[in-house]
Amino acid sequence: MDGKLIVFEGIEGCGKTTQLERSRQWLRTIQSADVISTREPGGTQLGASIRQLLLHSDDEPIHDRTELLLYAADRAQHVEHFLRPHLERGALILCDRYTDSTIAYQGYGRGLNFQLIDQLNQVATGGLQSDLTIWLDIDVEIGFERMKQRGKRDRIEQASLDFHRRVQMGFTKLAEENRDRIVRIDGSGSELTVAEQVKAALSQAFTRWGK
Ligand code: T5A
Repeated sequence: MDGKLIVFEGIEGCGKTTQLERSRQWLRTIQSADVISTREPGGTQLGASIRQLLLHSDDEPIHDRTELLLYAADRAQHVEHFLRPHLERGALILCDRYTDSTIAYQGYGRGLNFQLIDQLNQVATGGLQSDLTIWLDIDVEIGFERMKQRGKRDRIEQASLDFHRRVQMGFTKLAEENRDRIVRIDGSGSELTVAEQVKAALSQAFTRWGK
């Protein structure tokens, strides 16, 4: 495929949505190729309904396996109806969360079986991996403080500090195990400082890809 898939990952409040938007604006000024952004869950019309169920439904408790399957369903739809078609026509896609979030949240966070998660990720993506994943690494306490300042929290943001610590450990392990794909960036600095580091990581990747 001609396009590239660049994913932003991290715990709640790490600043990935902010940095993704800054990167999109920067890339549009330097790249003539088209740059588009998307997110999981919720990158398609069906996905938007799944996102609503996952994050804002409090009608009844969602079982951990149900949660896992809903994220997988959102991803399957996103890959087939959004990511693949745009990659095939050569787009540069910036995606807010992807498969590593499932390993970190449902695997390390909820304690679901890693083999099962890998199988579901495989089914949902058909093998489509990110070309580059930017992991914004911050302390759980800093992320929590940022989310508190922002106000109302969704279902997963309301989970315990221990849960989010396990998720953070998950991202740390994933980065250690996938050094060729995941770039760690210290997300605790100012928006501008972090943006400079993200730009440097993106520039290095473009050089590698000959873009
Ligand atoms: N999930 C997702 C799973 O459990 N499994 C999965 O497979 C997938 C795909 C998705 C939720 O679903 C879970 C993970 C999530 O809980 P989301 O929309 O990605 O939801 O949710 P969040 O991670 O909560 O994303 P947010 O957009 O809410 O937070 P971000 O992206 O981490 O942070 P951002 O950029 O919105 O910033 C948060 C606040 O901090 C400020 C911002 O202004 C904002 O107020 N901020 C900074 N403040 C100081 N210094 C900086 N450098 C700052 N950068 C941002």
